[in-house]
Amino acid sequence: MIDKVQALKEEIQAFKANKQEELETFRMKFISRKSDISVLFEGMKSLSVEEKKKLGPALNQLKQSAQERFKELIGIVESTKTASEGSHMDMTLPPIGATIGSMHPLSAIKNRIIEIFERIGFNVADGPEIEDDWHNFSALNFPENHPAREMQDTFFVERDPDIVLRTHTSNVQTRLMENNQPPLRSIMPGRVFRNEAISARAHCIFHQVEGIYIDKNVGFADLKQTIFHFAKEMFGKHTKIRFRPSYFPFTEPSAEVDISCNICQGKGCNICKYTGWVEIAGSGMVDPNVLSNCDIDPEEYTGFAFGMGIERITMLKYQIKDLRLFTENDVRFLKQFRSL
Ligand code: 2NL
Repeated sequence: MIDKVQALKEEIQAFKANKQEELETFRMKFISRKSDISVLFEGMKSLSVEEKKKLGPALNQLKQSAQERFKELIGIVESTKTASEGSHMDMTLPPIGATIGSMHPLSAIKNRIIEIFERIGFNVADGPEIEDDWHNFSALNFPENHPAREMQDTFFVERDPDIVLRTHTSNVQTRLMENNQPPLRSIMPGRVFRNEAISARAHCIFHQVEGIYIDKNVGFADLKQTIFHFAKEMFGKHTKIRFRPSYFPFTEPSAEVDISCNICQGKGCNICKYTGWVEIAGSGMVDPNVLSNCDIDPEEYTGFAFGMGIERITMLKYQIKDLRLFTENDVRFLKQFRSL
């Protein structure tokens, strides 16, 4: 028996534990009621008094050393645990990889629109979001009492009726025409502001791209070909377009542009309300009044212009049904555009 005690003593000293499970193994083997040591104590009962006197102290010592070693091992396991579980910083751990964000779908579509028009000779122009009445309305042939100027549509800055948040990016065109003579071929992407209640279909801040092409002998056919090219590049080569007569103060004639529904290929679905067509833009020939307001001679030059909502193009392209998703920044929505 004394040999057994010696063997256990050595085993206890040599025992190593790094994990909780190893601690449990130690406890079962040396501490618990069913441990090897308890078995030895049990065996004492059948020994003579003489033998008991010899073995008793040795066994008690063994039990004590087991308990001391157990405490030591707990300390070791605890210290490795706190380091790896993060309550203390472990400088040896490899870093967590940086999570890479994704392109916002509106930015991706804006960039795609720019790319399409740049390749056919348009450049990108920029201008102020806070604008005076002249560049946002008057130069664009808006009559003095046109409803678009009214309070419910336009945000005025500091209650000054002359300073507005631009309601379209056409203010960039008026500035461009004032400062440059044709030929002009530019597109103007940017934020615009209208005093509207936020819903699935409307927002008070949204994004537009407008375009203008002014030169000698520019005609409606040039507008049609340019829009047709854009529609095919954006929505696929089988896309058809149609023009519907419309009215804008700044163009004459004016037309709204529809494309064949890219969801059902024109067969009819709930996106196109079973018409086979969806609207993508407004357009027209620049009104001669607008040209002369901006110091361009309408006898010498003509031009076309168009405007489209980036939200609308993006919604059609990705079948997004609610405008509010663009601004809520819900990662479950944004993550779907990781490949852009
Ligand atoms: C729409 C309509 C349009 C224009 C914008 C424009 C600008 C100048 C002169 C003439 Cl400076 N036209 N822009 C022309 C036609 C339509 O936008 O529904 N946009 C979402």
